[in-house]
Amino acid sequence: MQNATLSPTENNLDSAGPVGSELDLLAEINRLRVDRNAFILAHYYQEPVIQDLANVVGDSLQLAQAAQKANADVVLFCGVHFMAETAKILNPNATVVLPDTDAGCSLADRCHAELFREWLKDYPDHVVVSYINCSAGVKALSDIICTSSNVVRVINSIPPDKKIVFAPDRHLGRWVAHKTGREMALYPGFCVIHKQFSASAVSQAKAAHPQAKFLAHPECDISVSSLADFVGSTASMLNYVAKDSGKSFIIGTEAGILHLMKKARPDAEFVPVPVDSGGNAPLCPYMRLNTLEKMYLALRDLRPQVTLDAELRQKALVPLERMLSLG
Ligand code: CIZ
Repeated sequence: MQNATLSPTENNLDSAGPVGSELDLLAEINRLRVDRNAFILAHYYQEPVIQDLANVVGDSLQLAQAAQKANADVVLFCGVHFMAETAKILNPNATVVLPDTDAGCSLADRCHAELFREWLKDYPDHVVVSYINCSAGVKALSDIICTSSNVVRVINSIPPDKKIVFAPDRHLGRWVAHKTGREMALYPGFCVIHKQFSASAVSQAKAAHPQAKFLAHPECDISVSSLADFVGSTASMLNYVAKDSGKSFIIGTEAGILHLMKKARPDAEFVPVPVDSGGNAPLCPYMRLNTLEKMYLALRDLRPQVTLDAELRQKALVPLERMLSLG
């Protein structure tokens, strides 16, 4: 993980040792969240038990908005590092804890701020649009941030005569370029989870479920998203299945989203696109590092904490606020 903006922290399990099996973790987390005046945020890609515990479950945009508004002393962020860091940028007075500091992101971790600064030298006079899946250092070099939920709105907010660079997800960039008709230079990053989906796995799933609609995330390769009935962020996929009359859906994103899809549509069937010959569903290894045990320890010990240099925070805040002001 690119941790230039992390204070020297360590994962609690390394130092505190495992928690006794007699402990009722759910009860302890519920006790500590009150004692600590803590607000629990969970991404759609967390395991169901964690989603069910959270005050707010959402995508990066929803969680950034919730973090900004959270009237709490502590924000326990069950997601990955760049999300917790974004929460700290938006709510600097809260103590932000992430259950596992190794919860990184392939997009953020492969786009180091120094490399990005060098890369941008080839694109003077371009508006720099960065996907929220990046470090504070990269945000600080950007003009505006976007998420997969608002990327079209963000690009459409840029005057047509301006040139654009888009980082770090080239697939999302290619998709939004096509959708908006804007040309843009793309940073060559990708998400390791969405990269695993193949057009042949989707075609096989479609053959096995001929009535199903296929929903793809725009982080997928175009050969996959071009097969979809709908392409959009996790929040928009959730909205789509809640409103659609279909009874069967093939889902092209991390399988954590199925938890709320099933709650929204108990009458429907949801089929994750398998990512291997064993038919396994896609699970993000970073997101899945968070556990009840680590949540309990993070609330008990208030670490690992996300801390940020004040100047860097201020610079990273500007493009985030530009995004949030678009609504
Ligand atoms: O923006 C996010 O939270 C991610 C990683 C995916 C999505 O579409 O919600």
